[in-house]
Amino acid sequence: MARKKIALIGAGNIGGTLAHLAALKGLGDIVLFDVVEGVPQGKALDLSQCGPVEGFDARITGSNDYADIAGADVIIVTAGVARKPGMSRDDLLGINLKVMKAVGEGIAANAPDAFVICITNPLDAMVWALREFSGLPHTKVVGMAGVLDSARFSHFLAEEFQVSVKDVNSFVLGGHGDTMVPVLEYSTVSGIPVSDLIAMGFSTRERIDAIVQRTRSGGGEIVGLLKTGSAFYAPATSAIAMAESYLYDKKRVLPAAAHLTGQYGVDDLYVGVPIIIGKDGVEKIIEISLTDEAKTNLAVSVDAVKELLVACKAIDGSL
Ligand code: TXD
Repeated sequence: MARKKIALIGAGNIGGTLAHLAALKGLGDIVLFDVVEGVPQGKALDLSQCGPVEGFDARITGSNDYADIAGADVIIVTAGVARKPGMSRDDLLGINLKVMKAVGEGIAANAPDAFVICITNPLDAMVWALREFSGLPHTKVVGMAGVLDSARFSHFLAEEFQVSVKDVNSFVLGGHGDTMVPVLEYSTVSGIPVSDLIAMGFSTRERIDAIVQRTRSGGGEIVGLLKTGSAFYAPATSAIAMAESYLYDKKRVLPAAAHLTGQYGVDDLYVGVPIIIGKDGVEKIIEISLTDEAKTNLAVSVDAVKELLVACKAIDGSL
């Protein structure tokens, strides 16, 4: 069986971390692509030199030419600019929309059969635009945010309950912005609902509310600390989990930005919902029942995504 090919569009902080993880996990050969000359080549060389120490033999190459992503099985897109302190994710819209156009056309011309995971912010609008520009089937283009947001939520909950993070399962739905919706009803510790843990004295509703808020601004907290960019280790890990579910047909149930066609009362938008990822890409969108409060919060989040799409369409008339 031929080796799988993983193409990473954007060789910045997340792109480099993705390449490292993909090599360590033996996902396949790796192409790092960037518009900046030298950076993808330099990172590819550096990463290749991990091989003798770690014992991996993935071929890692850097490129500034889309032709080199030809035939990729999985493409993970981080190309664009990241947030600096004081910037919202939406401030990135105009710049990153142009980048999505170039990337979408590059994918369409060279790797139209790939499973594409978009990470670039503002996520829900960029994954929608990337799908439009690439023309790939909606089932083959997804956005990564929910796995990361849920990981942040789980981390904070594990700290609060003082339990292993392995036993915490949490869910964040909606757009990847300040209106994201951490869903407490589906968040558990080994199946024990958070509300039961509160009743047992593990925490209080007020403290959990504060954790929900901290999760919502989890990306901004890291931007504020780093000052020169945004989070990259956990975003990369999260996208790799999605790639593995596709490559190994794991059929994992993961929250991700998927194209909705009526589910949750939403049509023709990408919004974070639970999906099943397998060999066919997005194999199923799971429609969970939500409390009235969660429904209201989701509607606010969906409206925020809609506004971004209006802005995208105003910037690029072809959308
Ligand atoms: O949950 C999530 N989805 C996110 C998203 C979590 C964290 C960060 N998130 C977003 O990912 C962030 O707001 C950015 O939009 C992307 C990438 O973040 P990263 O930290 O990797 O940004 P870098 O280090 O600035 O890298 C971006 C690279 C850089 O090397 C540029 O030269 C390159 O993108 N770039 C391009 N590559 C290819 N093609 C084009 N046109 C291009 N323009 C810039």
